Amino acid sequence: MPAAFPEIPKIQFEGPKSKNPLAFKHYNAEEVVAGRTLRDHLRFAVVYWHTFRGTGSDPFGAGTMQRPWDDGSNSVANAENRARAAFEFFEKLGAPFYCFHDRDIAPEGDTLRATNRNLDAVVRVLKAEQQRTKVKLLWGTANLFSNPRFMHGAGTSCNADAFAYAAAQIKKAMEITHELKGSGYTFWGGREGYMTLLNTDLKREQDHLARLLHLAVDYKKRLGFKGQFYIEPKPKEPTKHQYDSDAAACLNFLRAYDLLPHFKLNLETNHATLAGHTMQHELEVAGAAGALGSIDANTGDELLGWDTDQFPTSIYLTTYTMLSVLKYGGFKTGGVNFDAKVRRESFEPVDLFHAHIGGMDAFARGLKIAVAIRQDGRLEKFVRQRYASWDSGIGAKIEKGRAGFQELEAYMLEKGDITPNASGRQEYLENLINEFI
Ligand code: XUL
Ligand code: CO
Repeated sequence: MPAAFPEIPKIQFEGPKSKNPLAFKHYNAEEVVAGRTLRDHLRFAVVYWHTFRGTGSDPFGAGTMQRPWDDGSNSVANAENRARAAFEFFEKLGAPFYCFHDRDIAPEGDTLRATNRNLDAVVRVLKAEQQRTKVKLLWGTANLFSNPRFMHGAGTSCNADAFAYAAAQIKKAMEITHELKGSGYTFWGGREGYMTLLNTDLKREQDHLARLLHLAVDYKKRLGFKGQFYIEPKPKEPTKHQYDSDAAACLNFLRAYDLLPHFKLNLETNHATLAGHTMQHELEVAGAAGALGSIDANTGDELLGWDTDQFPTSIYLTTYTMLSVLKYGGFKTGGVNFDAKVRRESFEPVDLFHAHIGGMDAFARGLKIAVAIRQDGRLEKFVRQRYASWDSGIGAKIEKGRAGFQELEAYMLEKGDITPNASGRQEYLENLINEFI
């Protein structure tokens, strides 16, 4: 197969003064900050779905993307060529990881058996390409939302056969993820929710979803797959309401069904904003529960109410994201996965490079700024001191569970009232962040 991106060289780090659009200005993979290379801190991944299957179609018009390596057919041979093009892209970009849904990489056949055979054929190419390039699989997943058989959901379908099909599909997707030595496996409940409660038994659907995840946990042990399981929250789209609506809802669901020890969260920026939260909020909710696993790095348009999946370029967003990621110990199995797509109007192959280079540079800057803020220490010290009243006296007694209502009443009757002890200093802290941006 001829090169997919013949005009594009391997992308190099040229530093902040470079005007070359096909060079990194801030992402120097080998640079070490806070004891780790940028490559190991950020663990960038390219998604197969938007980058190699996205056509640019929208509800108002057909696809626009020019992808000369793709003949547009549903053949296995085309899927194999596409895999080679994808690895040429990962290699030229210097992305250490990629992610896929089963149906991104290989076409469905007439039967489940034929579909699985198609998958096996393409997985052979992926495996060879992984060996050739040393690019690794960050996580795999099963697409349980595109095919009409999942119109009512997969694990939460009213049709028990749809549940059985989903189980078979997840089993196979876990097997190929394991074979490709994936660091993780993600569950995004594409249609696990409802369009109207008038036709929905919410309790029964949630019980079924938990059952499906327990079956996956059981099979993971049988398979010997050691990768991390993730759940990816999203509140709506395609459904009106999805059960995994945000980090807090996911954590509650996982706890209620004894699944929390087996899962971490894969948080996506645009899903956070659809849920009415900031990404920072979602990261802190997950981090506080010890369940911060990985991120789908993108951004939404603040003026549009849907999942626009744009590439992240805001330095504030990447700074706040990396501040939380570092606070909770950095990525272990997870990474920064660009679940983002170029705009319909950005139809040339080179736009894929501009998009990813921009995202990687924005995250490199966010990481370096976050490291500098942490090394400076004023932000952390401020937060610690804000809670100083809990470190001794009555605060320490309450925290240790040594003060009941009677004692607290006696304490307050004696003291009379509280005196405000500290300003929140939001403006001072916002200025402090700007010192580093
Ligand atoms: C959909 C979405 C998915 C998941 C994987 O909004 O983010 O692509 O990341 O299924
Ligand atoms: Co995602």
